[in-house]
Amino acid sequence: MTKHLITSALPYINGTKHLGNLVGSMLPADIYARYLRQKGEQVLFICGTDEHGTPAELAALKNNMAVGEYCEKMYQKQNEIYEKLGISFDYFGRTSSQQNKILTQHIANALYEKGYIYEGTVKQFYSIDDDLYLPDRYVEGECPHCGYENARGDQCENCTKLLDPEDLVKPRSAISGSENLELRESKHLFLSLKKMEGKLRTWIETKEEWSPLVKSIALKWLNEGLQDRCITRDLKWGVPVDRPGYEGKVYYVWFDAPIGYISITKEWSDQAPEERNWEDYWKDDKDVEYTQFMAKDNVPFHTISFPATLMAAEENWKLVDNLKGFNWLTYYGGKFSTSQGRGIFTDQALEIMPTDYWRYYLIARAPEGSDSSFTWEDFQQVCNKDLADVLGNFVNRLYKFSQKKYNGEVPNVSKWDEAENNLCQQLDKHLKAFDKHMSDREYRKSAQELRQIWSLGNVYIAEEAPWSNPDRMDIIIRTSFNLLGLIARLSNSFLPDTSFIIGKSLNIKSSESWTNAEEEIKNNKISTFKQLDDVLFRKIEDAEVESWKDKFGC
Ligand code: B3M
Ligand code: ZN
Repeated sequence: MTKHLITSALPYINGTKHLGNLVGSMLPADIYARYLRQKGEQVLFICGTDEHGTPAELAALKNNMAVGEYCEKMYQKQNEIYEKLGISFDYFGRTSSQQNKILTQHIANALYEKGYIYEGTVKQFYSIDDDLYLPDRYVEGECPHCGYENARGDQCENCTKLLDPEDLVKPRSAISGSENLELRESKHLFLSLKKMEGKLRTWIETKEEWSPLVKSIALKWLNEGLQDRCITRDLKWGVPVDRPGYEGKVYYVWFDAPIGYISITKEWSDQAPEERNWEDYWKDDKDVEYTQFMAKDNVPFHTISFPATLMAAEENWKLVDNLKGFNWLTYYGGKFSTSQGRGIFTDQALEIMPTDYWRYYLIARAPEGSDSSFTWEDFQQVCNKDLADVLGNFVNRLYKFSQKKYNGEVPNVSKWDEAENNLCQQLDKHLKAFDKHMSDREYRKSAQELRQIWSLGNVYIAEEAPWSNPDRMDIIIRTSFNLLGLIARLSNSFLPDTSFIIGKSLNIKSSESWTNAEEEIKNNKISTFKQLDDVLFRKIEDAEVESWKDKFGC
Protein backbone atom coordinates (compact mmCIF):
# COMPACT_ATOMS: atom_id res chain seq x y z
CA MET A 1 0.00 0.00 0.00
CA THR A 2 1.29 3.45 -0.90
CA LYS A 3 2.30 5.53 2.09
CA HIS A 4 1.63 9.26 2.04
CA LEU A 5 4.22 11.63 3.42
CA ILE A 6 2.92 15.17 3.87
CA THR A 7 4.96 18.16 5.03
CA SER A 8 4.03 21.80 5.39
CA ALA A 9 6.70 24.50 5.31
CA LEU A 10 8.35 24.77 8.70
CA PRO A 11 7.25 28.02 10.38
CA TYR A 12 10.03 30.31 11.61
CA ILE A 13 10.43 30.29 15.33
CA ASN A 14 10.40 34.07 15.71
CA GLY A 15 6.94 35.12 16.82
CA THR A 16 3.49 33.61 16.37
CA LYS A 17 2.44 33.15 12.77
CA HIS A 18 -0.27 35.15 11.03
CA LEU A 19 -3.27 33.86 9.13
CA GLY A 20 -1.39 34.14 5.84
CA ASN A 21 1.18 31.58 7.04
CA LEU A 22 -1.60 29.28 8.15
CA VAL A 23 -3.56 29.27 4.91
CA GLY A 24 -0.44 28.98 2.77
CA SER A 25 0.88 25.78 4.33
CA MET A 26 -0.34 24.12 7.53
CA LEU A 27 -4.09 24.39 7.03
CA PRO A 28 -4.31 22.93 3.50
CA ALA A 29 -1.74 20.28 4.45
CA ASP A 30 -3.93 19.35 7.39
CA ILE A 31 -7.04 19.14 5.23
CA TYR A 32 -5.21 16.86 2.84
CA ALA A 33 -3.90 14.65 5.65
CA ARG A 34 -7.34 14.35 7.25
CA TYR A 35 -8.97 13.59 3.92
CA LEU A 36 -6.50 10.83 3.07
CA ARG A 37 -6.74 9.27 6.52
CA GLN A 38 -10.51 9.30 6.20
CA LYS A 39 -10.18 7.46 2.92
CA GLY A 40 -8.24 4.76 4.73
CA GLU A 41 -4.81 5.80 3.43
CA GLN A 42 -1.64 5.52 5.47
CA VAL A 43 -0.49 9.06 6.22
CA LEU A 44 2.48 10.65 7.96
CA PHE A 45 2.07 14.40 8.44
CA ILE A 46 5.28 16.12 9.55
CA CYS A 47 6.10 19.71 10.50
CA GLY A 48 8.09 21.67 13.07
CA THR A 49 9.71 24.98 13.85
CA ASP A 50 12.52 26.40 11.74
CA GLU A 51 14.76 27.69 14.52
CA HIS A 52 18.07 28.86 13.08
CA GLY A 53 19.19 32.10 11.45
CA THR A 54 19.69 35.70 12.47
CA PRO A 55 15.97 36.52 12.96
CA ALA A 56 15.80 33.97 15.80
CA GLU A 57 18.93 35.43 17.43
CA LEU A 58 17.59 38.95 17.16
CA ALA A 59 14.14 38.03 18.47
CA ALA A 60 15.78 36.39 21.49
CA LEU A 61 17.90 39.48 22.06
CA LYS A 62 14.84 41.69 21.89
CA ASN A 63 13.11 39.49 24.45
CA ASN A 64 16.14 39.47 26.70
CA MET A 65 16.49 35.73 26.51
CA ALA A 66 19.16 33.25 25.54
CA VAL A 67 18.37 32.03 22.06
CA GLY A 68 17.91 28.39 23.10
CA GLU A 69 15.53 29.43 25.84
CA TYR A 70 13.62 31.70 23.48
CA CYS A 71 13.23 28.88 20.93
CA GLU A 72 12.00 26.48 23.58
CA LYS A 73 9.34 28.94 24.66
CA MET A 74 8.21 29.79 21.14
CA TYR A 75 8.18 26.15 20.12
CA GLN A 76 5.77 25.35 22.95
CA LYS A 77 3.64 28.33 22.11
CA GLN A 78 3.39 27.58 18.40
CA ASN A 79 2.73 23.91 19.05
CA GLU A 80 -0.14 24.81 21.36
CA ILE A 81 -1.71 27.17 18.83
CA TYR A 82 -1.62 24.59 16.03
CA GLU A 83 -3.25 22.08 18.30
CA LYS A 84 -6.06 24.53 19.01
CA LEU A 85 -6.41 25.11 15.29
CA GLY A 86 -6.95 21.39 14.83
CA ILE A 87 -3.78 20.83 12.79
CA SER A 88 -3.35 17.07 13.03
CA PHE A 89 0.43 16.67 12.74
CA ASP A 90 1.69 13.19 13.39
CA TYR A 91 4.75 14.93 14.71
CA PHE A 92 5.72 18.56 15.25
CA GLY A 93 9.46 18.75 15.79
CA ARG A 94 12.30 21.27 15.71
CA THR A 95 15.27 22.00 13.49
CA SER A 96 17.43 22.70 16.55
CA SER A 97 17.28 18.99 17.42
CA GLN A 98 20.27 16.70 17.72
CA GLN A 99 18.84 14.64 14.83
CA ASN A 100 18.91 17.68 12.55
CA LYS A 101 22.45 18.57 13.51
CA ILE A 102 23.71 15.05 12.75
CA LEU A 103 21.80 14.72 9.49
CA THR A 104 22.73 18.20 8.21
CA GLN A 105 26.40 17.54 8.86
CA HIS A 106 26.10 14.11 7.30
CA ILE A 107 24.52 15.38 4.10
CA ALA A 108 26.98 18.27 3.82
CA ASN A 109 29.87 15.86 4.19
CA ALA A 110 28.41 13.55 1.55
CA LEU A 111 28.17 16.55 -0.80
CA TYR A 112 31.74 17.48 -0.03
CA GLU A 113 33.00 13.99 -0.80
CA LYS A 114 31.08 13.84 -4.07
CA GLY A 115 32.56 17.17 -5.13
CA TYR A 116 29.43 19.30 -4.82
CA ILE A 117 30.73 21.52 -2.05
CA TYR A 118 33.85 23.65 -2.38
CA GLU A 119 35.62 26.29 -0.31
CA GLY A 120 35.66 29.97 -1.14
CA THR A 121 35.87 33.35 0.55
CA VAL A 122 33.27 35.99 1.24
CA LYS A 123 33.57 39.59 2.30
CA GLN A 124 31.19 40.50 5.04
CA PHE A 125 30.68 43.40 7.41
CA TYR A 126 31.57 42.70 10.99
CA SER A 127 29.98 44.97 13.57
CA ILE A 128 32.45 45.52 16.36
CA ASP A 129 29.88 46.96 18.74
CA ASP A 130 27.36 44.16 18.11
CA ASP A 131 30.09 41.49 18.07
CA LEU A 132 28.44 39.98 15.01
CA TYR A 133 28.89 39.43 11.29
CA LEU A 134 25.97 41.23 9.69
CA PRO A 135 23.85 39.44 7.09
CA ASP A 136 23.22 41.65 4.03
CA ARG A 137 19.86 42.95 5.09
CA TYR A 138 21.18 43.95 8.50
CA VAL A 139 23.53 46.50 6.95
CA GLU A 140 21.89 49.85 6.22
CA GLY A 141 23.14 53.03 4.68
CA GLU A 142 22.73 55.55 1.88
CA CYS A 143 21.81 54.19 -1.56
CA PRO A 144 24.63 54.97 -4.08
CA HIS A 145 22.03 55.31 -6.86
CA CYS A 146 19.28 57.51 -5.43
CA GLY A 147 20.68 58.77 -2.13
CA TYR A 148 17.89 57.19 -0.06
CA GLU A 149 19.17 57.09 3.52
CA ASN A 150 17.68 53.84 4.73
CA ALA A 151 18.68 51.46 1.95
CA ARG A 152 19.34 47.87 3.02
CA GLY A 153 22.42 45.87 2.08
CA ASP A 154 20.46 43.60 -0.27
CA GLN A 155 18.19 46.14 -1.95
CA CYS A 156 17.16 49.81 -1.94
CA GLU A 157 13.43 49.90 -1.35
CA ASN A 158 13.24 53.42 -2.76
CA CYS A 159 14.70 52.81 -6.23
CA THR A 160 14.42 48.97 -6.03
CA LYS A 161 18.02 48.47 -7.25
CA LEU A 162 19.73 45.33 -5.98
CA LEU A 163 22.76 46.12 -3.85
CA ASP A 164 25.73 44.55 -2.14
CA PRO A 165 26.42 45.83 1.37
CA GLU A 166 29.75 47.30 0.24
CA ASP A 167 27.86 49.58 -2.19
CA LEU A 168 26.21 51.51 0.64
CA VAL A 169 27.49 54.96 1.54
CA LYS A 170 28.13 55.28 5.31
CA PRO A 171 27.14 51.70 6.14
CA ARG A 172 25.81 51.04 9.64
CA SER A 173 24.46 48.12 11.63
CA ALA A 174 20.68 47.80 11.42
CA ILE A 175 20.76 46.25 14.86
CA SER A 176 22.50 48.94 16.89
CA GLY A 177 22.95 51.73 14.36
CA SER A 178 26.70 51.56 14.97
CA GLU A 179 28.97 52.70 12.13
CA ASN A 180 31.89 50.91 13.71
CA LEU A 181 32.01 48.24 10.97
CA GLU A 182 34.83 46.34 9.38
CA LEU A 183 34.74 44.56 6.03
CA ARG A 184 36.31 41.18 6.80
CA GLU A 185 37.12 38.34 4.53
CA SER A 186 36.21 34.88 5.71
CA LYS A 187 36.23 31.32 4.46
CA HIS A 188 32.96 29.62 3.53
CA LEU A 189 31.46 26.57 1.83
CA PHE A 190 29.66 26.81 -1.50
CA LEU A 191 27.12 24.42 -3.02
CA SER A 192 27.67 23.78 -6.74
CA LEU A 193 24.13 24.36 -7.95
CA LYS A 194 25.40 25.10 -11.45
CA LYS A 195 26.59 21.53 -11.82
CA MET A 196 23.11 20.26 -10.99
CA GLU A 197 21.24 22.30 -13.59
CA GLY A 198 20.80 19.48 -16.09
CA LYS A 199 19.60 16.91 -13.57
CA LEU A 200 17.21 19.39 -12.00
CA ARG A 201 15.71 20.32 -15.34
CA THR A 202 15.13 16.70 -16.31
CA TRP A 203 13.51 16.04 -12.96
CA ILE A 204 11.29 19.14 -13.04
CA GLU A 205 10.15 18.39 -16.58
CA THR A 206 8.63 15.10 -15.37
CA LYS A 207 6.43 16.98 -12.89
CA GLU A 208 3.38 17.34 -15.06
CA GLU A 209 0.98 17.62 -12.15
CA TRP A 210 2.69 20.68 -10.62
CA SER A 211 0.55 23.81 -10.91
CA PRO A 212 1.57 26.58 -13.33
CA LEU A 213 2.50 28.77 -10.35
CA VAL A 214 5.00 26.26 -9.01
CA LYS A 215 6.38 25.17 -12.34
CA SER A 216 6.89 28.70 -13.60
CA ILE A 217 8.85 29.69 -10.49
CA ALA A 218 11.10 26.64 -10.79
CA LEU A 219 11.68 27.11 -14.51
CA LYS A 220 12.34 30.83 -14.13
CA TRP A 221 15.24 30.03 -11.80
CA LEU A 222 16.58 27.39 -14.12
CA ASN A 223 16.25 29.55 -17.19
CA GLU A 224 18.06 32.46 -15.59
CA GLY A 225 20.96 30.08 -14.90
CA LEU A 226 21.75 28.78 -11.44
CA GLN A 227 24.38 30.42 -9.23
CA ASP A 228 26.46 28.47 -6.74
CA ARG A 229 25.36 29.31 -3.22
CA CYS A 230 27.22 30.03 -0.03
CA ILE A 231 25.77 27.61 2.50
CA THR A 232 27.62 28.65 5.66
CA ARG A 233 27.51 31.73 7.87
CA ASP A 234 29.58 33.40 10.55
CA LEU A 235 27.07 32.95 13.33
CA LYS A 236 26.93 31.20 16.65
CA TRP A 237 23.39 29.87 16.46
CA GLY A 238 22.82 27.05 13.99
CA VAL A 239 24.19 23.67 12.95
CA PRO A 240 27.98 23.94 13.43
CA VAL A 241 30.19 23.21 10.44
CA ASP A 242 32.22 20.17 11.50
CA ARG A 243 35.32 20.90 9.44
CA PRO A 244 38.76 22.10 10.56
CA GLY A 245 39.14 25.83 10.03
CA TYR A 246 35.37 26.38 10.25
CA GLU A 247 35.13 26.86 14.00
CA GLY A 248 32.52 29.47 14.85
CA LYS A 249 30.62 28.93 11.61
CA VAL A 250 27.24 27.31 11.06
CA TYR A 251 25.26 26.11 8.06
CA TYR A 252 22.96 28.67 6.50
CA VAL A 253 19.40 28.30 7.76
CA TRP A 254 18.01 27.48 4.30
CA PHE A 255 20.48 24.61 4.10
CA ASP A 256 19.45 22.92 7.35
CA ALA A 257 15.72 23.84 7.40
CA PRO A 258 14.48 21.52 4.62
CA ILE A 259 16.73 18.75 5.92
CA GLY A 260 14.51 19.30 8.96
CA TYR A 261 11.69 17.46 7.18
CA ILE A 262 13.83 14.33 7.29
CA SER A 263 15.29 14.83 10.74
CA ILE A 264 11.86 15.58 12.22
CA THR A 265 10.64 12.31 10.73
CA LYS A 266 13.56 10.73 12.53
CA GLU A 267 12.55 12.49 15.76
CA TRP A 268 9.13 10.90 15.25
CA SER A 269 10.57 7.46 14.70
CA ASP A 270 13.05 7.78 17.57
CA GLN A 271 10.03 8.04 19.88
CA ALA A 272 9.04 4.44 19.11
CA PRO A 273 11.89 2.80 17.21
CA GLU A 274 10.33 -0.69 17.37
CA GLU A 275 7.30 0.38 15.35
CA ARG A 276 8.50 3.33 13.29
CA ASN A 277 11.23 3.74 10.77
CA TRP A 278 11.95 7.15 9.25
CA GLU A 279 13.84 5.55 6.37
CA ASP A 280 10.62 3.91 5.15
CA TYR A 281 9.58 7.40 4.11
CA TRP A 282 12.83 8.97 3.06
CA LYS A 283 14.88 6.47 1.15
CA ASP A 284 13.73 6.63 -2.44
CA ASP A 285 10.84 4.29 -2.15
CA LYS A 286 8.36 3.91 -4.97
CA ASP A 287 5.67 3.22 -2.40
CA VAL A 288 5.78 6.67 -0.85
CA GLU A 289 3.89 9.58 -2.30
CA TYR A 290 5.39 12.78 -0.93
CA THR A 291 3.41 16.03 -0.97
CA GLN A 292 4.69 19.42 0.21
CA PHE A 293 2.63 22.54 0.99
CA MET A 294 4.07 26.06 1.01
CA ALA A 295 3.70 29.71 0.02
CA LYS A 296 5.22 30.83 -3.27
CA ASP A 297 8.30 32.50 -1.78
CA ASN A 298 9.43 29.08 -0.51
CA VAL A 299 9.06 27.38 -3.88
CA PRO A 300 12.63 28.02 -5.18
CA PHE A 301 14.15 26.36 -2.12
CA HIS A 302 11.93 23.32 -2.55
CA THR A 303 12.24 22.94 -6.31
CA ILE A 304 15.91 23.91 -6.73
CA SER A 305 18.25 23.99 -3.76
CA PHE A 306 16.76 21.24 -1.57
CA PRO A 307 16.23 18.65 -4.34
CA ALA A 308 19.69 19.51 -5.73
CA THR A 309 21.15 18.87 -2.28
CA LEU A 310 19.41 15.52 -1.98
CA MET A 311 20.21 14.40 -5.53
CA ALA A 312 23.86 15.40 -5.33
CA ALA A 313 24.38 13.52 -2.07
CA GLU A 314 23.73 10.35 -4.10
CA GLU A 315 22.21 8.50 -1.18
CA ASN A 316 18.81 7.66 -2.64
CA TRP A 317 16.91 10.33 -0.79
CA LYS A 318 13.21 10.59 -1.55
CA LEU A 319 12.29 13.68 -3.58
CA VAL A 320 8.98 15.48 -3.53
CA ASP A 321 6.22 14.20 -5.84
CA ASN A 322 3.47 16.82 -5.49
CA LEU A 323 4.19 20.38 -4.55
CA LYS A 324 1.27 22.63 -3.71
CA GLY A 325 2.20 26.31 -3.73
CA PHE A 326 0.06 29.24 -2.62
CA ASN A 327 -0.11 32.90 -3.47
CA TRP A 328 -0.45 35.54 -0.73
CA LEU A 329 -3.31 36.19 1.55
CA THR A 330 -3.29 39.97 1.91
CA TYR A 331 -4.82 42.12 4.61
CA TYR A 332 -7.05 44.68 2.89
CA GLY A 333 -4.82 44.36 -0.15
CA GLY A 334 -1.59 45.00 1.79
CA LYS A 335 1.00 42.66 3.18
CA PHE A 336 0.51 40.58 6.32
CA SER A 337 3.78 41.07 8.14
CA THR A 338 5.18 39.40 11.23
CA SER A 339 7.92 41.96 11.68
CA GLN A 340 5.58 44.96 11.35
CA GLY A 341 2.77 43.37 13.33
CA ARG A 342 0.32 43.99 10.49
CA GLY A 343 -2.65 41.68 10.08
CA ILE A 344 -4.04 39.00 12.36
CA PHE A 345 -1.94 36.51 14.26
CA THR A 346 -3.11 32.99 14.90
CA ASP A 347 -3.30 33.42 18.67
CA GLN A 348 -5.35 36.61 18.31
CA ALA A 349 -7.65 34.93 15.80
CA LEU A 350 -8.48 32.20 18.30
CA GLU A 351 -9.41 34.79 20.92
CA ILE A 352 -11.92 36.29 18.50
CA MET A 353 -13.75 33.30 17.06
CA PRO A 354 -13.48 29.51 17.39
CA THR A 355 -11.26 27.41 15.15
CA ASP A 356 -13.83 26.21 12.61
CA TYR A 357 -14.86 29.71 11.53
CA TRP A 358 -11.25 30.48 10.67
CA ARG A 359 -10.56 27.17 8.99
CA TYR A 360 -13.62 27.43 6.82
CA TYR A 361 -13.17 31.07 5.91
CA LEU A 362 -9.49 30.75 5.09
CA ILE A 363 -9.89 27.68 2.94
CA ALA A 364 -12.95 29.07 1.14
CA ARG A 365 -10.76 32.07 0.27
CA ALA A 366 -7.51 30.12 -0.22
CA PRO A 367 -5.08 32.13 -2.41
CA GLU A 368 -4.77 29.41 -5.02
CA GLY A 369 -5.16 30.98 -8.47
CA SER A 370 -4.13 34.46 -7.33
CA ASP A 371 -3.60 36.49 -4.17
CA SER A 372 -6.67 36.87 -2.05
CA SER A 373 -7.57 39.66 0.32
CA PHE A 374 -8.71 39.26 3.90
CA THR A 375 -11.21 41.84 5.11
CA TRP A 376 -13.30 41.70 8.27
CA GLU A 377 -16.41 42.40 6.20
CA ASP A 378 -15.70 39.39 4.01
CA PHE A 379 -15.00 37.21 7.02
CA GLN A 380 -18.35 38.24 8.48
CA GLN A 381 -20.19 37.62 5.26
CA VAL A 382 -18.73 34.18 4.55
CA CYS A 383 -19.25 32.95 8.12
CA ASN A 384 -22.76 34.33 8.40
CA LYS A 385 -23.90 33.06 5.04
CA ASP A 386 -22.25 29.69 4.65
CA LEU A 387 -21.88 28.59 8.24
CA ALA A 388 -24.85 30.20 10.02
CA ASP A 389 -27.44 30.56 7.24
CA VAL A 390 -26.76 27.35 5.37
CA LEU A 391 -25.24 24.62 7.53
CA GLY A 392 -26.34 26.08 10.88
CA ASN A 393 -29.86 26.71 9.68
CA PHE A 394 -30.32 23.19 8.34
CA VAL A 395 -29.18 21.69 11.62
CA ASN A 396 -31.28 24.03 13.78
CA ARG A 397 -34.45 23.39 11.85
CA LEU A 398 -33.96 19.66 11.84
CA TYR A 399 -33.23 19.41 15.55
CA LYS A 400 -35.88 21.84 16.67
CA PHE A 401 -38.63 20.06 14.84
CA SER A 402 -37.42 16.51 15.52
CA GLN A 403 -36.98 17.09 19.21
CA LYS A 404 -40.65 17.99 19.59
CA LYS A 405 -41.95 15.20 17.38
CA TYR A 406 -39.46 12.38 17.75
CA ASN A 407 -37.85 12.83 21.12
CA GLY A 408 -34.38 11.62 20.21
CA GLU A 409 -35.42 8.65 18.04
CA VAL A 410 -34.77 8.75 14.29
CA PRO A 411 -37.69 6.98 12.52
CA ASN A 412 -37.01 3.89 10.43
CA VAL A 413 -38.52 3.94 6.97
CA SER A 414 -38.44 1.56 4.02
CA LYS A 415 -39.70 3.70 1.20
CA TRP A 416 -38.47 6.84 -0.48
CA ASP A 417 -40.24 9.18 -2.88
CA GLU A 418 -39.48 11.37 -5.85
CA ALA A 419 -38.00 14.14 -3.69
CA GLU A 420 -35.43 11.76 -2.20
CA ASN A 421 -34.53 10.39 -5.63
CA ASN A 422 -33.91 13.95 -6.78
CA LEU A 423 -31.86 14.68 -3.73
CA CYS A 424 -29.72 11.61 -4.37
CA GLN A 425 -29.14 12.59 -7.95
CA GLN A 426 -27.92 16.06 -7.06
CA LEU A 427 -25.93 14.82 -4.14
CA ASP A 428 -24.19 12.28 -6.30
CA LYS A 429 -22.93 14.99 -8.61
CA HIS A 430 -21.54 17.08 -5.77
CA LEU A 431 -20.03 14.15 -3.95
CA LYS A 432 -18.09 13.11 -7.01
CA ALA A 433 -16.88 16.64 -7.62
CA PHE A 434 -15.90 17.05 -3.97
CA ASP A 435 -13.86 13.86 -4.03
CA LYS A 436 -12.12 14.86 -7.22
CA HIS A 437 -11.18 18.33 -6.00
CA MET A 438 -10.01 17.01 -2.66
CA SER A 439 -7.72 14.48 -4.22
CA ASP A 440 -6.48 17.11 -6.69
CA ARG A 441 -5.78 19.41 -3.71
CA GLU A 442 -8.04 22.15 -5.10
CA TYR A 443 -9.29 23.68 -1.90
CA ARG A 444 -11.48 26.54 -3.04
CA LYS A 445 -13.36 24.22 -5.31
CA SER A 446 -13.65 21.57 -2.59
CA ALA A 447 -15.09 24.15 -0.21
CA GLN A 448 -17.63 25.21 -2.84
CA GLU A 449 -18.82 21.65 -3.31
CA LEU A 450 -19.06 21.11 0.42
CA ARG A 451 -21.15 24.24 0.73
CA GLN A 452 -23.41 23.01 -2.08
CA ILE A 453 -24.01 19.82 -0.15
CA TRP A 454 -24.89 21.76 3.02
CA SER A 455 -27.23 23.80 0.89
CA LEU A 456 -28.95 20.69 -0.49
CA GLY A 457 -29.90 19.82 3.08
CA ASN A 458 -31.14 23.29 3.83
CA VAL A 459 -33.23 23.47 0.66
CA TYR A 460 -34.55 19.93 1.08
CA ILE A 461 -35.93 20.50 4.54
CA ALA A 462 -37.38 23.88 3.62
CA GLU A 463 -39.13 22.57 0.51
CA GLU A 464 -40.32 19.29 1.96
CA ALA A 465 -41.47 21.07 5.13
CA PRO A 466 -41.99 18.09 7.44
CA TRP A 467 -43.98 20.34 9.80
CA SER A 468 -46.83 20.57 7.29
CA ASN A 469 -46.47 17.18 5.66
CA PRO A 470 -47.67 14.50 8.12
CA ASP A 471 -47.74 11.72 5.50
CA ARG A 472 -44.12 12.10 4.59
CA MET A 473 -42.83 13.39 7.87
CA ASP A 474 -40.95 10.21 8.80
CA ILE A 475 -39.30 9.95 5.41
CA ILE A 476 -38.17 13.56 5.46
CA ILE A 477 -36.75 13.38 8.97
CA ARG A 478 -34.98 10.09 8.29
CA THR A 479 -33.52 11.45 5.05
CA SER A 480 -32.41 14.67 6.72
CA PHE A 481 -30.60 12.83 9.50
CA ASN A 482 -28.91 10.55 6.99
CA LEU A 483 -27.79 13.56 5.04
CA LEU A 484 -26.55 15.25 8.21
CA GLY A 485 -24.56 12.15 9.14
CA LEU A 486 -22.93 12.30 5.74
CA ILE A 487 -22.31 16.04 6.11
CA ALA A 488 -20.60 15.50 9.46
CA ARG A 489 -18.12 13.12 7.83
CA LEU A 490 -17.63 15.21 4.68
CA SER A 491 -16.94 18.31 6.79
CA ASN A 492 -14.43 16.55 9.01
CA SER A 493 -11.32 17.88 7.34
CA PHE A 494 -12.65 21.45 7.11
CA LEU A 495 -14.56 21.80 10.39
CA PRO A 496 -13.18 19.12 12.71
CA ASP A 497 -14.81 20.47 15.89
CA THR A 498 -18.26 20.92 14.35
CA SER A 499 -18.04 17.58 12.65
CA PHE A 500 -17.22 15.96 15.97
CA ILE A 501 -20.15 17.65 17.73
CA ILE A 502 -22.64 16.50 15.10
CA GLY A 503 -21.15 13.02 15.01
CA LYS A 504 -21.45 12.73 18.78
CA SER A 505 -25.07 13.78 18.70
CA LEU A 506 -25.86 11.12 16.08
CA ASN A 507 -23.66 8.51 17.74
CA ILE A 508 -21.51 8.06 14.63
CA LYS A 509 -17.78 8.44 14.04
CA SER A 510 -17.21 11.72 12.22
CA SER A 511 -13.80 10.57 10.98
CA GLU A 512 -15.25 7.65 9.03
CA SER A 513 -15.45 7.67 5.25
CA TRP A 514 -18.53 7.77 3.03
CA THR A 515 -19.93 5.79 0.12
CA ASN A 516 -22.26 7.04 -2.60
CA ALA A 517 -25.42 9.12 -2.44
CA GLU A 518 -27.92 6.23 -2.68
CA GLU A 519 -26.31 4.22 0.07
CA GLU A 520 -25.82 7.20 2.27
CA ILE A 521 -29.35 8.57 1.96
CA LYS A 522 -31.44 5.43 1.72
CA ASN A 523 -30.47 3.61 4.89
CA ASN A 524 -31.51 3.32 8.53
CA LYS A 525 -28.12 3.36 10.18
CA ILE A 526 -28.56 6.34 12.49
CA SER A 527 -31.01 5.53 15.24
CA THR A 528 -30.84 8.32 17.79
CA PHE A 529 -29.97 11.97 18.12
CA LYS A 530 -29.06 14.00 21.15
CA GLN A 531 -29.95 17.65 21.43
CA LEU A 532 -26.99 19.96 20.74
CA ASP A 533 -25.86 22.07 23.68
CA ASP A 534 -25.50 25.23 21.67
CA VAL A 535 -26.37 26.74 18.33
CA LEU A 536 -23.84 25.39 15.86
CA PHE A 537 -22.77 28.73 14.40
CA ARG A 538 -23.58 32.19 15.61
CA LYS A 539 -23.76 35.25 13.43
CA ILE A 540 -21.09 37.89 13.48
CA GLU A 541 -22.61 41.32 14.25
CA ASP A 542 -21.75 44.56 12.46
CA ALA A 543 -20.63 46.07 15.75
CA GLU A 544 -18.08 43.31 16.17
CA VAL A 545 -16.69 43.94 12.72
CA GLU A 546 -16.32 47.61 13.60
CA SER A 547 -14.51 46.84 16.82
CA TRP A 548 -12.12 44.41 15.14
CA LYS A 549 -11.37 46.98 12.46
CA ASP A 550 -10.58 49.49 15.19
CA LYS A 551 -8.39 47.06 17.03
CA PHE A 552 -6.44 45.67 14.07
CA GLY A 553 -6.55 48.68 11.77
CA CYS A 554 -7.32 48.35 8.08
N1 B3M B 1 10.77 28.96 7.60
C1 B3M B 1 10.00 30.22 5.65
C2 B3M B 1 8.59 30.40 6.01
O1 B3M B 1 8.16 30.09 7.12
C3 B3M B 1 10.70 29.03 6.16
C4 B3M B 1 10.24 27.75 5.58
C5 B3M B 1 11.19 26.64 5.77
S1 B3M B 1 10.64 25.21 4.98
C6 B3M B 1 11.89 24.13 5.10
O2 B3M B 1 7.91 30.91 5.16
ZN1 ZN C 1 18.09 53.73 -4.19
